[in-house]
Amino acid sequence: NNGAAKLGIAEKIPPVSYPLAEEPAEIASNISFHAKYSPHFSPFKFDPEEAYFSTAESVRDRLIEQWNETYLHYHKTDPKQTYYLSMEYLQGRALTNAIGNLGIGGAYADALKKLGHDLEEIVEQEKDAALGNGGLGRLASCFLDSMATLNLPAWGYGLRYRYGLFKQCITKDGQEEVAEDWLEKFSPWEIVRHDVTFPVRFFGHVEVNPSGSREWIGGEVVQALAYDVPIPGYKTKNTNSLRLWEAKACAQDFNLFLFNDGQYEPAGELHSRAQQICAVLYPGDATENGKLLRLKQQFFLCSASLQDIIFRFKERKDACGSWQWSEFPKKVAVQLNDTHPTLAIPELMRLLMDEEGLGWDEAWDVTTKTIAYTNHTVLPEALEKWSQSVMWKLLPRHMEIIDEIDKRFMAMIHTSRTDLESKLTSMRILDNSPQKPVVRMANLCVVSSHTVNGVAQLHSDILKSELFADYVSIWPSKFQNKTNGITPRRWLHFCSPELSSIINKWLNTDRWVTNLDLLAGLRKFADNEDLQSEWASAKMANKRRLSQYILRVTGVTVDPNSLFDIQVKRIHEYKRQLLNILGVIYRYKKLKEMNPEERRKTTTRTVMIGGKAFATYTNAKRIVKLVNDVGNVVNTDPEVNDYLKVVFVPNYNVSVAEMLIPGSELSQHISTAGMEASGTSNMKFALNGCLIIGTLDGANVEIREEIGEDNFFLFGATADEVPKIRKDRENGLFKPDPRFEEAKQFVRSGAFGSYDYSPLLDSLEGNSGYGRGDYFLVGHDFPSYMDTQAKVDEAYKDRKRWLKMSIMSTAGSGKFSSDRTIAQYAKEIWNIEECHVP
Ligand code: GL9
Repeated sequence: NNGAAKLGIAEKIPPVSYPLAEEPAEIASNISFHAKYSPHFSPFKFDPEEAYFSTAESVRDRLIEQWNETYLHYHKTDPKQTYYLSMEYLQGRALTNAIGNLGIGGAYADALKKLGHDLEEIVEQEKDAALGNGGLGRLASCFLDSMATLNLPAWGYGLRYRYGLFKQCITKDGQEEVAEDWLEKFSPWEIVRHDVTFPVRFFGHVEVNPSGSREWIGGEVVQALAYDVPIPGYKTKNTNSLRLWEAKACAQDFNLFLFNDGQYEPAGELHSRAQQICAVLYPGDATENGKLLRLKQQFFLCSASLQDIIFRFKERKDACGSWQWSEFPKKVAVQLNDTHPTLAIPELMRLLMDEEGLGWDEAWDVTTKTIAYTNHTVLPEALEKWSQSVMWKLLPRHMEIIDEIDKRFMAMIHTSRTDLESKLTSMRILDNSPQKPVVRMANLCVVSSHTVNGVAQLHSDILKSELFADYVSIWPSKFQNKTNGITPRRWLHFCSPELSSIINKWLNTDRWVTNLDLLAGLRKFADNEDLQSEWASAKMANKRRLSQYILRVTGVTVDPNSLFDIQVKRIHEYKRQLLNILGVIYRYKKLKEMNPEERRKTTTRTVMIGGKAFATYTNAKRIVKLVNDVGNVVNTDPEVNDYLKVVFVPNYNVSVAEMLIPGSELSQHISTAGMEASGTSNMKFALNGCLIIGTLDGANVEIREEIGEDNFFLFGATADEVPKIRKDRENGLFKPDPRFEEAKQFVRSGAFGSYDYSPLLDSLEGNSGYGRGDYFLVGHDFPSYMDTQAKVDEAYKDRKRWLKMSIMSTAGSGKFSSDRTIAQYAKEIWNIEECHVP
């Protein structure tokens, strides 16, 4: 069964008349219609929750209209199309984005008012779709938004996880993970396509047919069922798809005989095994079972997506006569979002050879011209390596193909690049070391893709000079940079309407929303007192909104007149939340030692830290606990709490970010140089006029270039200094700053409670060793961090200077639109063009 949609289905539905309402009164009646005729709750109820679902369904009607038109237009025009393969999408909420992109926000607000509701309250009812872990998943979602806005024929493919990212609860013990049920009451934004299913096989064996062709048979087969999420572009008809696969077993997989025999669990075994595949985002992979499940997920995404892509290619080609497989790369571009979908490479080879009958060379040519790979990290622990024995068991045919790719790569080196023979052991795809033979997914991607890119200039340079240096000499033009970006719709226009309308007024246009470089026009007004005072009042409105939120979720009262200093991101030692909180601890200690007169002269700060720690990452969890403990002490210390507040913002996610970022004044992007591939929240903060204190890492480098070094608080070692600093330390040459020693000692003294923080603090001590030796250079960078924080305090006292810097940050953020990033992918990697729906 691969019965996907037959060509021209849209045209087989007789025309229906369903006028889409424009006037608030009509919209209100449309919302009421859904409340009554698309019921999800008991009749006659119309609380905010019911109002949300009815409003979403009413908006969805409009999206479906444009969506169908887009599908048909792409079908008829048959342009080259991009398929973005990603294990993660962090979509967040969809309602504000949809009505904003459709340009009907005002009408919907008025309509809801007529129905006794407030749009702002209604949008809060929506649960975040959190099918991602962090920056990588959010990037995929920003990219989808830009692809639609740029009218590019481009679809996303992903998995429909039943449980996305966990909800973070803070207890007296620190972080606790709770399953978050985003589908509990169904999602109005997904449409199941009952006609789009593909079989996906696991396990089994390879059989050689009399003709010599190879066939993968046996094992277990599950069905991939498509759920489509509409992705509207901003003020355009083009509405693309995010196709999420769900795994299902068939009715015949249910063993009625066993069930009637009372053996209920064995009867439904295949069903429950199928259900496991999409049950959770990133199942823990500490166990062998967990690893196998994660690999199954990856293959499931790749196989279903490629079968669908090939089906669509053939469907469109068949409609216009004879065709050849060599045309495939002229119609299809596949982008791998990190190595997670690497199995798309052997799966495309298998489908072309075993199902379509191509020879190796032809299949290889098609595959390598189709696939491109984005690397998102240089951290060794994040570079995927799969056990060869697990791979042989789960995917025997794919392992044959990978083995052959590896052999051919070696043969190429032996014949034409003998100078690289000494490097071959590390360059090979297969790592055959006897203790643990593995497949190196990044190597497979580099060898098999036509283009490999990093996500910020510094990161791409590091890829070329370190991680992939040996390949660069073989394929110098394969490696590119595509500096990340963020969508200006969600991350300024919709999340800060106040600032947005001030920008409209001063630029005398709202075209910056789709042409972010126009923000540079604000530079010439950066000193203007009128702009500055409007700017300050918009910021203040956002800070007040944020203060109310903080009070609601933490019970802590914060002063909107204080400097709002925020660090939000996944908790990781390389991101150095520990540097931040040790700085806060030192600040607190000094405040306590001051007399009231001296305290009054300091800059009052509210330090907010938020982010989730991976469930099994013990040191990250200790950091969460420490921030909470410090907050509990500082915020209840009457001597100090007028001058410093410390808040751990619980359950950081996309919609919390939409609240925090517009209300922030200083944000911290303080990773050890060379370790953060790009960062994307740095771009969001800068765009919202928030100043950055940061290291020369990832996209910080380019942000600083764009907004000007006077407007960026820089500190810390640079990436090329890091190796020597580590070496020196190993040689016992590190002399800690007394402030650093004092801060650590204060924690050890028990000032923040009795919890044993020594494992965390010990990681900062010693010269080397596992979990010791301060690998992330917190101690090295501490003094320059503290000195720079002192400069921040001074700058904040000069209101005019601060506002100017804030305006300059926004004005310099044009480059970081994901529209720019995606336009570059389209032109320089995918070779696709816009396909505007008239
Ligand atoms: C990441 C990098 O660490 C970030 O620096 C980068 O901005 C994003 C997007 O390119 O990708 N790579 C990665 O594995 N994550 C990133 O954020 N991690 C998560 O998404 C959890």
